[in-house]
This record gives sequence, C-alpha cells and structure tokens, in this order.
Amino acid sequence: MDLKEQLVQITGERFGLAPEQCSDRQLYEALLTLTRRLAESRPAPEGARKLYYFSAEFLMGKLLDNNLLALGIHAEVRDLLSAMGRNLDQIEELEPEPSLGNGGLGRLAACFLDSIAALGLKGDGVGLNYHYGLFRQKFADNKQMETPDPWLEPDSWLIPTGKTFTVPFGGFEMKAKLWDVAIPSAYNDRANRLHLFDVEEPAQPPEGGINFDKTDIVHHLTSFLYPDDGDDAGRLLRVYQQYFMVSAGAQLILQELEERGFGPGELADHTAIQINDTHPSMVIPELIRLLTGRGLTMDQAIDQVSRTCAYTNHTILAEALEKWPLHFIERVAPQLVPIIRELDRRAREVCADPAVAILDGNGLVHMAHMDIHYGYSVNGVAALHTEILKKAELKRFYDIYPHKFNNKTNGVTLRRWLEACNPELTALIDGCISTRWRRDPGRLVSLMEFMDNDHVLEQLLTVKQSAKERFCRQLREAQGVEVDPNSIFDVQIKRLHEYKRQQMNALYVIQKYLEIKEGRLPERPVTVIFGAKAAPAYVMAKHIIHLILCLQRLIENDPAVRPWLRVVMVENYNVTWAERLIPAADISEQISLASKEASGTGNMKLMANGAVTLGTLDGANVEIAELVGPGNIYTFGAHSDRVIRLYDDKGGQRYRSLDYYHTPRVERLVDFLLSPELLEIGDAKALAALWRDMKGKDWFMALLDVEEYISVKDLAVRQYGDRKSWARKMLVNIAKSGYFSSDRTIKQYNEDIWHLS
Ligand code: 26Q
Repeated sequence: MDLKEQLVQITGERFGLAPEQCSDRQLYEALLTLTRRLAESRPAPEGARKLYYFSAEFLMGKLLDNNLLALGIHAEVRDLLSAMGRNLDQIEELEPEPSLGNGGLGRLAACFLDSIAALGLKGDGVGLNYHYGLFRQKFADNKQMETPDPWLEPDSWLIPTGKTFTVPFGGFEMKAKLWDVAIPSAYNDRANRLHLFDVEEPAQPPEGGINFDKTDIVHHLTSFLYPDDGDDAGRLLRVYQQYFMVSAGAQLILQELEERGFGPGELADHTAIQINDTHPSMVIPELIRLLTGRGLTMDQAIDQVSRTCAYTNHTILAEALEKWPLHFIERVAPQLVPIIRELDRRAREVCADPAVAILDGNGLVHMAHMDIHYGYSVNGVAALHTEILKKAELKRFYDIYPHKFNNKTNGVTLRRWLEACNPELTALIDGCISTRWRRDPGRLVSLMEFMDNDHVLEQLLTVKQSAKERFCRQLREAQGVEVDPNSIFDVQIKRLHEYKRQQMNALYVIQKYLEIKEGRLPERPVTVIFGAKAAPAYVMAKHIIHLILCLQRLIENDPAVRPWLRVVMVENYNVTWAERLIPAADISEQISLASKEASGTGNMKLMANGAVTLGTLDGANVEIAELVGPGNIYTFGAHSDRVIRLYDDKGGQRYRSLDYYHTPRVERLVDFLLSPELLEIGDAKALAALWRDMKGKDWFMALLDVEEYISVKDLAVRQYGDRKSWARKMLVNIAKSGYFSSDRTIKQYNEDIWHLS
C-alpha cells in the first residue's frame, strides 16, 4: 500500500471519512497513527552490546515532523496534503508537546536518542511516563503562574508493550507498566525505543493548580515531573519515582539479556548503562540486588555492575548534587540499604578519606559518590566543566580513579535544530556545499570558502530576516505582542536560574532605558527576547521574571522608548518555541557566571542558526570561542579561575557585592528596581526583595561583570550595523557548528565508553 492508500484506510476506519473530508485534527490523528505504525514495525539495530540510557527526563518535543523526516516520508506527505489543499505545518501545530524534561539535561537525552538511532547503534532510553510534563507557564500581573500541562491524549506516541515488572517498595509492591516510543533512525530502516514506565492506575487529572497529594504514591508516582528545585514536600516522592524507574529498568535489562541468550554473569559483556546525572543512580545497588538474587556472589555482582555502569555529571552547583537521607531509602527500598552499606564499606577500604565516602556522618547517601566508585566512566559535558571536576569538585575522586574521568562535550541534533526548524537556511547551505554535511556535519566548515561571496552573504541576511518576520507573526498570534523585525533580536532562552544571570541582562535593559530617556539613542533598535520558566518554589527566580515583565510593560507604555528598545518574554517557553525562536536570533546570550554552566546546549543551537554569541568563558562557550576565533564571538567577564577564587573564604579575596554596587553606574541600575516608575507597575515586595539580594548578596556576581557586559553588548550592537561583516560572522558560526552535532558526541561515547559495535 502506498502512503495515500494507508491514509485513506486509516481515516476510513477511524472516522468513516476520506482524507479530503477530514478536519485538521482528524488528519493529525491519522498521521500520528500512520507514522507510529511505520516506526513501530522497524526492527532494532544489531549489536553485540546494547546501551540503556537511563534518565529521569527526556524532553522530546513534538515528534510528528521529526518522525516523518526520519522515516523519509516528509516530502511525500506534505505534497499529498497540499494536493488536497491542506497544510502539513498547520496540522503539526495540533500536536501537544511532550515536555517530559526541565531543560538542558532532558533535551540532551532526546538529542542523544536521535543520534544513537541515526548512527545505527543499538541503544534504548529508559525513563518515566509522566502524565503532566513540566508545568505550563502563564503570565498574570507580571508574574509567572503555573498550570498543569497534560500531554497525553487518547491517541499518543506511546506503544503498549504488554510488559509489566513488579517493583518492591517497603511495605507494598507496585506494577510498572511499560510503554514504548519508537525512535526511528534517519539513515537506516531500524528503530530504537524509549522505554517509559508508568503506574497501572494513574490518578484522575487534578483540578485547578499543579498541586496534588504527594503521599498517594500508588496513584501519583508518575503524575508529575519535578521541576529542578529542592521542593521539600516532594522529595520522598522523588525517591519513589527514581526507584520505580531503575528497578523496572534493571528488570527489563536482565529480561532482555536472557532473551538474547546470555546469563546474568555476562551482563557487562553485553550491556552498557549510561546514568544521566544522579537521578538514576539507584540502578547500581538495584542491579547488584537482582544479580545476587540470580545466583551471583556479591563480588561477582559488583564486578558486573562496575563494568556496566557509566556516569555523566551535569552540574557543579554543590546544592544540585543529590544526597538522599538513608532513612528515605530505608522507607522506599529497604532491601537496598544493606547493599549501600556494603558498597560504602568497600569504598572506605579503597580510600579512608571520609570526603569520598558514600554514606556520610549525617546519614546522607551521596549518589554521585556511589556512581564514581562503582561506575567505570565519569564524564563531564564540556572541556572546562570536566577540568573543573578533575581539579576541584571531584578532585579527590580523580586522584583515586584518574582513568575513569573523561570529557564528552555536549552536542545537539542538527536534524531537529537546523534541518527541521530552519529549512530556508538548510536549503542555502545545501546550495553552497551540497547535502553531504547533513550526515557528516564536520563538512559545514567548507562554508568558510564563501566568506567573500557577496551573494551568499546577502542570502544569509535575507534568510535571517525572513525567520525574524515569521517569528514576529507567531508571537503576535500567540501573545498579541508586536515587535519590529528590523530591530536586533537579542535572545536569552533557558531555564531561569540566578547563575544564568537573566538579571544581568535586565540591568542592561535598564541602562538602555535610562540612556534613551536622557535622549541618547542607540545605534539601532534592539529587542531583548527572553524565554524562561522558573521552578515554582524558586522565589528569587520568580522575582527576576517579575522584574523582566515589569520592564516589558514599562517600555511598552512609553512611546519615547518603544521604537528603540523592547523587552519581550515569551510565555510558556518550550521546545516548540525554541524551534521558532532559534532561527530568528541575531545575538545569543550565554552569560552565566564562569564555572557555573556545565556546558549549555542552546548556545550550540543558536550558533548553528547563525546567531553570534555574546558570552562568558563558561561551559561550551569556551570551545565555541576557540572554534570561531575572537572576531566572531563577543566574550566578556571574569574567568572561571578568578570566580573560583572569589568564592574562596581564604585569602581575603571573597566577593562582596557592595564593593561593586557602590560605583556610580551600577548603583543607579540596581536602584532602578525601586524607582517610582517600576513600583507603579510591579509588586513592591518582590522588587525590594530582588533589590536587596542584588545589592547585598549577588551570589552569582552579576555586579562583577555587568559593566563589561554592557559595553561589549554595545559593541555588538554597533558592529551589527556593518551588515556584510556581520554576515561573515554568521557564516563562520554556522560553518564551525558541525563540531557540536550530537552525532559527534555519540560517536565519542561509543568509542570511549560504550563499545557497542
Ligand atoms: C534534582 C533533585 C530533585 C529534583 C530535581 C532535580 C534536578 C532536576 C533536573 C536537578 C537537575 C536537573 C537538570 C539539570 C540540567 O539540566 N543541567 C544542564 O545539563 C545540560 C546538559 O548537559 C548542560 O548543558 C547545562 O549546562 C546543565 O545546566
């Protein structure tokens, strides 16, 4: 049957209609069915060793477009629909986005699944089927409000597998039901799977807000994805979630191992487990438990697991390193407690230093420590990050196990983040260097040959302009906000965190606002665009959103400032908005306090779409700067070694925000938070709390870097005016972005860690 016939059959069976008679909604459902079937029927890749990528988050984004492309039927379906007078893009809009992740870590897992399949490697994801992904963000009274975001409709990407596993919790058992999402390869006829475990009887949808009964584990275990903060009330439920995921996942692994004809003593020869941050770390003691239950001795079980598990660290913020009270684990999975104690005892034999122990004196289990002692690989996610792990954060471990440490600089799938989201730019690149870069992104460097090709440079500017105009339309339709497509689009899109320093960008806005009020007009109009969700319990992050929304309102109401400066915060920033915004960005804001951003991945997506980075030497920005060279990036700010010294109590060099506040320019900017014009719009308490924090604490040192930031941004705005030279910068950024393809990253994981084939 050809595609048209299949579509006719599906719409006939489901709706009793011919495709031509269907609504967009019905066509969407029919395409979902068609695509899911095609993907589902693909066999798994071959391979002697199989990878399981364990992650509490998979931020997949919409899948219809992606899967049509991977299956190689996108153009055919598009043409088929347009012959019926229908529009595929419009139909794709109807898909709910599965937001089963918070941000970078979850989206990285999704990019990795795409690349693992594309490269023909045998590897599945293992996670949880949250019924509500990350909350939906609404703005009211210039504040963030959260509402639940159900993504599961009666028909979804989930394939029922019929498999269940029993998870033994302290005092009761639960069945984990397995659902799969097919991950088709873009380059061969195989597909991997994302395995998502769910409870048997999920709770009914909550009424109203995002709060639910966190003690009703049986019904709520998979209800919600935790936002990335330490919401105390939910901590125990989080441990239940983690154990549910790893116990069911470990059972699945052993079942598949047996089906492949191998015994439990051969686990390591045929399996690799990547632990995505510490959220799945309990897979280590759980596998040991299951293996000893299948006849291995403790020594044998530990040996197998230690040759199977590898750990990726995504953060150097100490407060984000998971440490669970042993009594939590005693309650959730008491059978793990003797195993964890034994692992701790053996670790102390290797090294007596209490700083590397698994169990500390306060009864806390250090999840990362368990991963490092009992995993065979520890990797950071950008060169600088890995160096900081080795030299500072995990130095003691590096001294014991230097051979385990390695770097895997993050990457992003350019199939989604360039080919799919920016077809115009893709066509321009294809026209210059043929389509071979798509399978071999390193070839993008041959774009460098077009540095003096005026025609290509002009086309680059035209493509960017049209992406900006498209974004303006989408923003108008979604939010009723009108922005000028001829202004510079200065874009900061990422979770809201103090270390990412959206507040410093807000200070830039204040500076420009004050200048314009004094009659000093900028060289050209700038639109500062933010997209960010704050964790619901993260008070300071919410204050920063409030400040930005107040500035947006202030400027919107001021006809003297509006033509020159705008602030826009996109509501409910998610993968779908990222796909619209990234092609339209001129400047990519990557301004975290040096040493704090492990890598960043938005920086890579923006670069590949021709945005020029304005950033600190942090995370992967360092590698971007090396690749593009100083003329094609704007860097500023204190370097990581200085920042680390400024946090040090010794030597009397500790950072004191007041020293920086008490300079004429900075004081004026910070004090603007308490200005009558802002107080008239905003919540005085919230603004005052933020003002007090910025002035008296400023833990992430925005005041240290703000002056240099403003002057470097001024330089970028000035240089943007030389259109030809700016187009060259864009070209260099695109040309050098091939390194940041997740295909490269995954090849390195495979060569150095997984050894799948
Ligand atoms: C922990 C305990 C309880 C509840 C939530 C959490 C939690 C959840 C999510 C802690 C951390 C996260 C997410 C971390 C994250 O996204 N890190 C980012 O990972 C990216 C991919 O490697 C990097 O590019 C970013 O630099 C890093 O911030």
